[in-house]
Amino acid sequence: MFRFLRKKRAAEASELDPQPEVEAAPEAPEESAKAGDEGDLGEGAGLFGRLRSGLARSRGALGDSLGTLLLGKKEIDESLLEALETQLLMADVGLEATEAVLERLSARVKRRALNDEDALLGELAEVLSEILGARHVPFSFAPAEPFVILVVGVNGVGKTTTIGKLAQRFKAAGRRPLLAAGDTFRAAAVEQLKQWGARADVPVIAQGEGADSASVLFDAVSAARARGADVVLADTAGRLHNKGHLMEELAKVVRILKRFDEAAPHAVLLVLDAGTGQNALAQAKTFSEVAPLTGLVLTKLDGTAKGGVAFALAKQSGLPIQFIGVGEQANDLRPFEPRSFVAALLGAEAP
Ligand SMILES: Nc1nc2c(ncn2[C@@H]2O[C@H](COP(=O)(O)OP(=O)(O)OP(=O)(O)O)[C@@H](O)[C@H]2O)c(=O)[nH]1
Ligand SMILES: [Mg+2]
Repeated sequence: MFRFLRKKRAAEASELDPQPEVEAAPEAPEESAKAGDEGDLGEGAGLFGRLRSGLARSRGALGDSLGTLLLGKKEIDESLLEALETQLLMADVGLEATEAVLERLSARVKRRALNDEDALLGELAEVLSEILGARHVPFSFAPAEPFVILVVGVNGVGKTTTIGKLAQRFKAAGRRPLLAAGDTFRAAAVEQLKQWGARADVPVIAQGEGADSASVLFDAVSAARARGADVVLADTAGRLHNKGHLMEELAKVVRILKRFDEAAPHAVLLVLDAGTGQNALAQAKTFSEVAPLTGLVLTKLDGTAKGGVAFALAKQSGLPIQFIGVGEQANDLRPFEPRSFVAALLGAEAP
């Protein structure tokens, strides 16, 4: 049953039962502590709790309000559709994805006889998962020596942090990552990457501030080959002067990488801060004009109520969301799974 409905029912029952079984409102931190201690970057049951707590604010803005709208409903009428539309738009789902949700939900509900609100919420969960899953492609490695991942995005979105977390994740999975400090624009950037390198116990290739980013990547790929590293995670600057400059710089980086391997970069991940809401869509559009993007990373979901933007991105960007960030620890960067995301957002059980 949906957590939201269970809470409501428990609250309703509280007058009869002096100790109702209400789930703790601030989401269970004990699960997350355990998952972190084990250094287990796989997908365990405790990690769903972590996802759920990471999405608490977005659940407040979207999941719970949808639940309230559907409370006591078995079917959908015009006024419910209008209320749903308003709610979805307010939660950063965006116009296209909102329309798709309403159309599909109406179509599904017409075909079935539903018994209660839980069934209706279940249908909504299906529709939301379909929208996130339609073009979903999980991140995967292809054979390459080394597999080069270029990480791009505007400043402050979480590129360097994402690289650090991915390095730990990949290392735990038995790979041999190497980090490339391609953000040469900012003095502290190299130091920050070195700290992540030390934490993950992986080598970091860097040159001085103001060095040529393409030259750092050239060094990094050479070093990876020499040392048998099989993944290069390349940081890039988010703070270039303008789009033209950014385009030139990324084009040069890509050109250099292709000297080693025509297929490189094998992945280009655009990092987006979920807190920027609809602006994330504009960033996806701009960056897809300057770099051959292969996937999205949606960070800082834990700090925002705008998690609904995942639906807008899935529907409109043409790129798959491959990782999401729901906190500061390595475990908090997770492969994106549409069904788990929707379940956590709606307060349902793990799928
Ligand atoms: N709560 C939370 N914080 C995050 C997440 N991802 C990144 N951050 C924080 O966001 C801040 C910026 O992260 P960085 O990794 O430095 O961002 P960046 O894109 O490399 O920034 P520049 O190098 O300035 O372009 C840091 O304080 C991170 O700890 C996340 O998923 N959740
Ligand atoms: Mg950075």
